Amino acid sequence: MIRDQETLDQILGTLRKFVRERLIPNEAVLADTDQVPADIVQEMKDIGLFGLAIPEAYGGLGLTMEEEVRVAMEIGQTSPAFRSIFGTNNGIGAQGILIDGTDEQKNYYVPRMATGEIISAFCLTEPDSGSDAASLRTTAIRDGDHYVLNGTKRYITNGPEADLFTVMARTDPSNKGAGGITAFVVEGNTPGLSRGAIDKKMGQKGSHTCDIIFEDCRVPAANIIGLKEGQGFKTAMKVLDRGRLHIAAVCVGVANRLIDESVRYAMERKQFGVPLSDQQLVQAMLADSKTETYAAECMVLDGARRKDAGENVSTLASCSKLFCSEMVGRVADRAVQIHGGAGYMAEYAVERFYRDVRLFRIYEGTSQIQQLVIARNMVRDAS
Ligand code: COS
Repeated sequence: MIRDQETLDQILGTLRKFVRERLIPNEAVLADTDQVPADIVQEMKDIGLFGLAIPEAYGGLGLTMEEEVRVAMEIGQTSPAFRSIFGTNNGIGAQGILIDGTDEQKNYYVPRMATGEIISAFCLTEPDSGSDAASLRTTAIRDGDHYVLNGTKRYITNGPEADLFTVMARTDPSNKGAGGITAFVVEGNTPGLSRGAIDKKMGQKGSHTCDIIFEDCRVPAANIIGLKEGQGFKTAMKVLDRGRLHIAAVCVGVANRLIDESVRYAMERKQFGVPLSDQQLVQAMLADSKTETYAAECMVLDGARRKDAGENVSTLASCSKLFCSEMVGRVADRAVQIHGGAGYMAEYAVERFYRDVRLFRIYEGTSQIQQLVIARNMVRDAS
């Protein structure tokens, strides 16, 4: 749903300019320094990027899902690590509180996420619990009006920077499944919370992950999201449903950028006396990338519109994440192929994107988990 086309066009225009004039020229700096430059973070705050998906009542722009995916497609046209720094505040870092939190929790935390004053993160994955999220082992044992958390969370995006964590922990050790899990809001400076070393990753330089370690970390009972024990797994799944549509849209944006890079290179580079773009085997690769990207775009927009209309889009969000993340992998592969030897060289953007996009098929649920969710929902709906 688009509430006001004119306002949305203004937002998209501002973003397009920001991406073209500020982010793309800084992609190499981002990759080389492994850091989003501080002045760019400040500009992101100034144009409201930290609060895109946060309701206006809490100081954000309150974008609908359709508006948000359109924005994500613009942001996707540059290195994904730029999005990462404000992505968690709009997505997995804030949505648990927004979807299931109490008014008090929302009022206390969310406005500061909307401005970027605090950075948030989402702690689900553990050393022994990835795709099988319900098997997580971090415990939260009640002690008076507090819970004592013990355990380690792994590969936490924005973990090194985050001031606030949504943490899924087992409050009922006798229940080894999803029902024993509770979601907490944990402030980054709580005694007993520490951060591991920054992980060395294949790509997405500038976006940081690390372990978040809880050792007798005392968290007030008032910090249970929604004040209800045993609801944490469902909260996490609802957060991921939303996140999967967003990531799918980012994949569409990256694919469009890779197509631009490929077309430009194919028109400039001559072999056998003519530009690559005149050669039919290269044209086939360009055409396949365009076709798949267009299909992906239509899919994400449809899923987003249905979400705005109030439909349960768990299946469609997984379909979109699965298709779009696999699609951008193929588009990146063709982009490198079209560039030939140059595509393997770090000075060409496609080399970096080829590594960056690999993560999309893994995080917020692997392709195999999306397949599993889709098929399970199909069987459930049919029975
Ligand atoms: N929305 C609301 N509730 C949901 C839900 C959703 N999208 N998906 C599941 N639930 C509920 C189920 O209805 C069930 O509730 P009841 O016990 O009341 O019936 C409960 O949650 C448990 O669900 P289920 O039995 O399906 O859980 P499983 O352990 O079988 O696992 C998968 C489900 C595999 C889908 C889940 O573990 C998953 O998504 N794993 C991937 C995790 C992930 O994406 N990690 C990425 C890192 S975080 S960035």
